[in-house]
Amino acid sequence: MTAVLDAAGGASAPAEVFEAAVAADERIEPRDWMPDAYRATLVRQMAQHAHSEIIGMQPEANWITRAPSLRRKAILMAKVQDEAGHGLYLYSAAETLGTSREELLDKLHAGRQRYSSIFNYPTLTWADVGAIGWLVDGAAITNQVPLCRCSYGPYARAMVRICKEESFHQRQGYELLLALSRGTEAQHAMAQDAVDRWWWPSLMMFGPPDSESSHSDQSMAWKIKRHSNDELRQRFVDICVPQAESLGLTLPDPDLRWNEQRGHYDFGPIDWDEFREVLRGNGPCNEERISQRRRAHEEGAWVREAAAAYAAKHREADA
Ligand code: FAQ
Repeated sequence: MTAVLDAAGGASAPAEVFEAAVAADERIEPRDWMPDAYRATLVRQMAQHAHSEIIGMQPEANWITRAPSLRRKAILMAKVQDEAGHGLYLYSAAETLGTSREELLDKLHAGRQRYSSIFNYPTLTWADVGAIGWLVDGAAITNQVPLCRCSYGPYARAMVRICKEESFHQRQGYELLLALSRGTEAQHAMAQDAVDRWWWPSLMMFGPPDSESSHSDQSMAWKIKRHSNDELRQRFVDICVPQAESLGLTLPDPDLRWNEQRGHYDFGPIDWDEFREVLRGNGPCNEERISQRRRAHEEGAWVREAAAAYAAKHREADA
């Protein structure tokens, strides 16, 4: 962000410099002045995003030992490792706002910060790995490509790399579903069943409807978000319909049809009661996901201690 001079050639108040930088589409960097609410909004969104990446490892990791071939296993392991990496980029980016990773993880474990609703659904069959790649990663990309232009520099830069990797994830899911769809009758039915179960929760990933989205207006004014929840949801539906046709699968929505006037697909009503229940902690896997996360954190304590001891030893040696 560059300094702004007022008419008399003096430096402007920090708030004005910030507003001018946002208006000019410049990036806000960690050392720049920013409103407390801007910082808090970023911490909330980036923490929720980071938590989603690491909790999101669980549903797919469930299938690593049961992947049907070495090739599929290698792909799935690489994907799940990528999600861990995304969590790390995002926790690091959040640290530039003055929070620590420990603090954010403590809040997640105490239920004081959220992670995406989508990861509270179970992965019942191998086809779910394909449906997650195609739909969940597809929704993630639709939501996250605009975040590469987020006004906060470290978040925007982290998203560039994340989106490249998500693109590979989406393609592997599509390719997996295509193989099943073109396979035996039972394999086709398994792929269809997975898509039937993941479609509606994927649409909920974009957040509540615009009329109920508490943060959107301010986040869009600050150019953290570039599009509203409903705009991105519509973009995702429009992308998925032709892809489903190419896959030879159907989307479980009888109201889905092209609207010539709007130039978009119309779709049926989303069950927002279900979304609210999942956010309240009552989804099919909320309990399992968070207790597994807490357990993993406790079991990893010795790794963190060893890393800290190793770093301290090297600091002493370098002093
Ligand atoms: N789940 O006012 P808005 C991935 C909450 S990463 C849970 O509209 P906002 C990769 C929201 O926090 C997926 N909570 O909020 C992967 C707020 O709560 P509060 C995660 C939700 O922030 C793939 C309240 O509702 N992606 O999938 C959800 O302006 C495969 C009101 O909502 C990101 O986090 C939800 N779906 O817009 C990994 C992307 N939606 O504070 C592994 C970055 C809303 O009032 C495997 N985040 N809430 O208590 C965003 O773009 C935004 O935060 C939105 C929500 C669009 C998610």
